[in-house]
Amino acid sequence: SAISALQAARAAYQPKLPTVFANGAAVNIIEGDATTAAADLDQIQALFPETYGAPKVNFEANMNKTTTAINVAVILSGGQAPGGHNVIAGIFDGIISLNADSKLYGFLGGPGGAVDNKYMEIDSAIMDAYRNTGGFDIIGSGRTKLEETAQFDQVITNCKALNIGALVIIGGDDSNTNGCVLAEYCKAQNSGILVIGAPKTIDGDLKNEDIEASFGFDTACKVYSELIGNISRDACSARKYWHFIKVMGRSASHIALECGLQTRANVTLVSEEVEAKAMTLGGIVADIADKAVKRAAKGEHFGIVVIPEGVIEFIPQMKVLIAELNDLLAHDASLSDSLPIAADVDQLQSHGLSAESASVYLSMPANIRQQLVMDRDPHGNVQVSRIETEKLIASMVEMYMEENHADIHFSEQHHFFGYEGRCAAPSNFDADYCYSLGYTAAALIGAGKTACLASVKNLKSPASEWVAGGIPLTSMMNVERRHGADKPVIKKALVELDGAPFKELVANRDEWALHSNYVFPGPIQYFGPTEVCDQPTITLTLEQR
Ligand code: FBP
Repeated sequence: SAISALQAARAAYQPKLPTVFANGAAVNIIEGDATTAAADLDQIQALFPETYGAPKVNFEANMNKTTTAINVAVILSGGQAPGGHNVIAGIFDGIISLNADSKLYGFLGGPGGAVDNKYMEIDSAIMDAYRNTGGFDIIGSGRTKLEETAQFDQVITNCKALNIGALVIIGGDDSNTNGCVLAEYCKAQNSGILVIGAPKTIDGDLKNEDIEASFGFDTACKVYSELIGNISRDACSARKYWHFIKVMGRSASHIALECGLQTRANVTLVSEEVEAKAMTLGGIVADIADKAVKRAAKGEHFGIVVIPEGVIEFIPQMKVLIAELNDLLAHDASLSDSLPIAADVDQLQSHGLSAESASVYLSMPANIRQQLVMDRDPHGNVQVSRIETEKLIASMVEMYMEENHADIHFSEQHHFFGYEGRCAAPSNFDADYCYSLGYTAAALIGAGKTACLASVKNLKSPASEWVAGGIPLTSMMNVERRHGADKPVIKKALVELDGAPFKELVANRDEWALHSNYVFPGPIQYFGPTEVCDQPTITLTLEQR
């Protein structure tokens, strides 16, 4: 089918790799010290007797190593993130470099495909059509959870039928948690099937000392920042609108923070700060209005507010309300019809809400009341992308201005940037990083490793200096309370309020609020000078400084 001129040029791009892979993915393994867990060591050890405590590994080039052919299957799990196709390309090229007879299969439509035995073989013609492209459409993705023993047995049966010796799960914290449980089971059953993970999510919250970034974050933030920059230019041209821009990132505010730093928006909300300071919705609104008043005094009746999509869950009163709604809806789904139309606090209480949550719920506009009771995702998360927080905050600020500063012109526009960033053609950074992650997964498989997340470090340096290795998944786990039960999970990385990126915002935000010091990042560039095309995010640069 027809492809654009850029697609054609991009198809020829050869992603960069760490030097250790100069002769392919057949490498020697260097083992580090044994690992433990992020917390709750005894519980994690008891739950993962087969895989707990394995060492982190690095690689050393080996030109003479020979490896037998291996069949590998790949699964894309959860939300799209730019670069997923390059992870698959890295695995493909990596296992072929191990042995030219190796084969790559893709399970279709996410983890569910591995259970239902829906798959395809990815040959070189198919692979070539997807190199350096955005999206997950090569095999599709899904949010089915792999967690039941019956599902694991089915996956093992399906893999054995295709003689698959290793499975690569490209996913976020939840999917890799489940990947680790599967790896443990495969080992306990002596199935001979290895399970390796690759750190995916635009949200940027799968990160720790060994995983410097999840892939897709770089590209998504660059796309949103381009758009925010364009809107800022429009705002200071038209000089009449305040723009309220919600950006994706279900829980952590890494995306909002990065976009705020890239564009120097007037206000950047950070959910983690909202929670730490126990801010109320009213307080957030009054604070934005205060900035609008100050800017209006300078004749600037415009501004840019960046809102993380998850903020609603971090406002303490809303958090309690959402937790109560989650509980009620889990027991009686029909409440999603009756709650939004309840007439008063008494009625809401009779449905099971506490008095306080009932009055918070009632104070919300009708559309938000409706959105708060929509279906949860399979992991039990509220679908924050579908709650129009940007509208809610914009209209509350507008109301506040009318009530308190009727003499000041204030007019709002609102936007949501989410899906438009998730499937963009990967930036050079993500194209290279993803390809390297895939190659790393192949090297780990070649070395017989399981229950590891592919890790590529030293990302602030040129790709040739990146350091590839494998990190035991159990070393990232702790025990958390989920749906009323204690579960081992990979610890989610939220924005750290004492971390360098947030401190950079704090150091500048008063000035950015008052003045219109916008920076216009412009569209992602794929060809041209290094400083234009290959810059990592500000978050990564500050964190690795
Ligand atoms: P993952 O954590 O699976 O990578 O998904 C991230 C995300 O893009 C969030 O930013 C967003 O809240 C959510 O997916 C949207 O989910 P859906 O695609 O199901 O609407």
